[in-house]
Amino acid sequence: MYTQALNTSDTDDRNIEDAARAGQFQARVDADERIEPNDWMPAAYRKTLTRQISQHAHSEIVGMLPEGNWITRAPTLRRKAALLAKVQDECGHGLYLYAAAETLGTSREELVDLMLAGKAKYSSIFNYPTLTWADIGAIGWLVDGAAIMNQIPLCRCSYGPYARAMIRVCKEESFHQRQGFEIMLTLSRGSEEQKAMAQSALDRWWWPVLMMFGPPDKASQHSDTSTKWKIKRFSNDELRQKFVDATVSQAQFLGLTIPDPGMKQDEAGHWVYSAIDWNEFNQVLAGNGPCNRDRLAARRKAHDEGAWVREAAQTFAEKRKQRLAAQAA
Ligand code: FAQ
Repeated sequence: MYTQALNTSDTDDRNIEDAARAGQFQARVDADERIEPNDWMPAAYRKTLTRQISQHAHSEIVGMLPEGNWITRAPTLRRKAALLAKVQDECGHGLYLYAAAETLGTSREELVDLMLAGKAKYSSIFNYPTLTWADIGAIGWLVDGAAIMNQIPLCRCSYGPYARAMIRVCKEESFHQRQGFEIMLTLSRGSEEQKAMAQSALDRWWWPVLMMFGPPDKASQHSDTSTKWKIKRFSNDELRQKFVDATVSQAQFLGLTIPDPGMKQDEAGHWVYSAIDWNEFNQVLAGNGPCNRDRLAARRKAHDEGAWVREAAQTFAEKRKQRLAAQAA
């Protein structure tokens, strides 16, 4: 044993050690233990989590834009207050998520810079326009509904800071979903014109919402490793199906028609939907969706206009540090 140790190179030693640690790590994941920031983790686990959590954070931040567009035009004071609170919640979700990503070793500044440079993804759904007030109802009902379906399992994700952030996020998303459904209910029980507006919003958001769950399982490049590491508990297609099954009866209750005339229930009770246009999804991911350029331009403008706040906060922090050091001396 001793001789064997002397005969191995430093690299061999590191490889043996890493393989042992990877085995212990996987055993902890398999036992449903939480991985915490200071624990050893494979570099690829750190990388894929940073990727997913930062994309999620960017989605929350860019996701404020389509709804923010309607804050000044909300039809009543009550609607305006609820929308304002919802958009502020989304900003808060972005901040928790950036903080969770930072525990993996990449700063929020670096992550934001990547997004502003167009090098990081955010959810495809936020590249679609909000043309009428009914779109605010459809976003709450469908987009938040899809987000909850995806995020509830993330509350049990193997990485502690992400899982804990998701618990509060899901509670708030649940309120968001209800306010959206209530907007749709009011419109669908209103005048013919209002009902038509609700139907048009459902028609425009349905397919992009199904795309939110990501590519079909056979094309999902990260699913296998993320499932092995219990970052993902369900596949993209499984969550998409759960969402469709839950949403059909809600649409029926609203008296609205899902824009998929071929849809029917199978023997197990699942709603079988028609083929999704993955070409559209890929185009949106490539930056060619209806609003990709506007969204990035809006975020860059907000970032530039917020520079003085960041500078003031940094100057204040430095002055405070100096004052505390002087007091301690
Ligand atoms: N849009 O191998 P997979 C919200 C990318 S929050 C853009 O299947 P994975 C709240 C994917 O990143 C909505 N890109 O990837 C709200 C990867 O690219 P990469 C956001 C997408 O990670 C509501 C590539 O395709 N939620 O809505 C999309 O295993 C209302 C291959 O895909 C989350 O981020 C897409 N739809 O599964 C705010 C939840 N789908 O990184 C405002 C957390 C896939 O190799 C208003 N994320 N891609 O360059 C996840 O659960 C997962 O990351 C998935 C994708 C399921 C999104």
